[in-house]
Amino acid sequence: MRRRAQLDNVSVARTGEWPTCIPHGRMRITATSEHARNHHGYVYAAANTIDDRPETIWHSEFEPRASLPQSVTLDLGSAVEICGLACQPRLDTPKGMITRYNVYLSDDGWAFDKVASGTWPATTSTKLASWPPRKAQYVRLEAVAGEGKLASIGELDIATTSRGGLSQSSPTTAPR
Ligand SMILES: [Ca+2]
Repeated sequence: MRRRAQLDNVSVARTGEWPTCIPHGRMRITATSEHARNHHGYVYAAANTIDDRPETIWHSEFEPRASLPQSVTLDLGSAVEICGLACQPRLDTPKGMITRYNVYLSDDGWAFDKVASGTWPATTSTKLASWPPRKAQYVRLEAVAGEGKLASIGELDIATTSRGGLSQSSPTTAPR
């Protein structure tokens, strides 16, 4: 039997500013390993995590398998006040979905401070990590554990608390 539900007096309270994501076009990315060679018609380069396409993915090297931890490091182009990241896992299979992670920030690309760590379920939903707002130019997401002892990412976004100052007119990535 179907029953109807009714909701009265529902309100949504704003608890803070909605974060802005930094445009992918101003970022560069590197990885500790990647499978950038053709694999049954696909390549799994780190740049696939910032191409705005959830179906293209970065995958840690699997021929031969590079053991975890593996990480990707984003260069934001300049120091920006940032407060979190959103990681969209691959959508086709759990392989490489990150289940334990660390996040590090750096001003110079050499000295990194850990600002967040935790666990994520191996599901296709977007995963979040946050930290107190801080200026940094480099963000490193380290996969400590992943499905099949591998790491993969569909899309990676960085949330900023800065309003303005984020120009989309000077992309730093190579043409795709
Ligand atoms: Ca992608």
